[in-house]
Amino acid sequence: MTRLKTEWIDYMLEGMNSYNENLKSRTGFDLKSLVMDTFGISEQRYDSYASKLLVAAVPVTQGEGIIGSFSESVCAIVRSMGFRTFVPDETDVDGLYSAILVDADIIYMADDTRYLAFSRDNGSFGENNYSTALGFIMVLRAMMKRADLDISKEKILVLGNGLVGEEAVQILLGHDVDFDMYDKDPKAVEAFNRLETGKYVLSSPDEIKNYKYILDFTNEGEWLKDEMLGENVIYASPGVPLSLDDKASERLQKTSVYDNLEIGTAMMLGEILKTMP
Ligand code: 2YJ
Repeated sequence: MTRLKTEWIDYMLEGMNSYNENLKSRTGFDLKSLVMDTFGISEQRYDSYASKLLVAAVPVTQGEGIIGSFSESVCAIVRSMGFRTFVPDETDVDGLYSAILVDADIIYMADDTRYLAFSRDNGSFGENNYSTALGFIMVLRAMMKRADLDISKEKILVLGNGLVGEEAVQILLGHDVDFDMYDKDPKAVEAFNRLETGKYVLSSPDEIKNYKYILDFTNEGEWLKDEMLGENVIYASPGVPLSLDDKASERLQKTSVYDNLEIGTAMMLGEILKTMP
């Protein structure tokens, strides 16, 4: 699993307006409307949650410790969706206690293996691997829709059967979306084949060229060179770090979405909001 770095996320502290504008120009959705659309929450219902719920992000020192600006970036994302947010001065259990004392309704916390948000009001939660997979599937679907394409009628390529890719596979299978799989790691391919989905597994990265609609959950960085991609590709990836080389990311500028934390964090909130009356 990739550990986030401060320089990958600290632009969020000031940059969420332009992030949301950018996302909207490519998908038709900002983070708020993406959550409303995914979970079938009306704007009126959403705004009533945003006006009454306080969200805290508690820094966690366990393992490799605090990532500078991680909790603040989580708060910047959630604030850009209209919610009030709070980062306690304290960390870990003491920080959790501070969040409880100020009556935070929803609490975000991450250690090196798990990134969670949970509701103190009803016990519901959002988990980042699943939420990231769902979010990027929704983003690919939205970009395809703008090109007059229906995700359920086309073949998607999933790159990477790791922690997030695995969740995406389950979501795609559950919604009957057709896809093929590529992973360079034979162990990940083995794990995929054990599912007996009957889906095709690419035998070489040269075959990536044959696909137009790509969900990329790999985390190696800069391995996906421009010449490995076909024409008119629509591409969505939590890319931490980004797989595309400079030339590819330039070419796909208008038909790609990738981010380091935003969409997963937004969808975690949606998982909680959808359970609220
Ligand atoms: O509180 C902090 O500052 C740290 N304990 C945050 C740790 C963040 N966790 C990670 O970077 C993990 N690798 C999980 C990230 C999941 C993103 N998909």
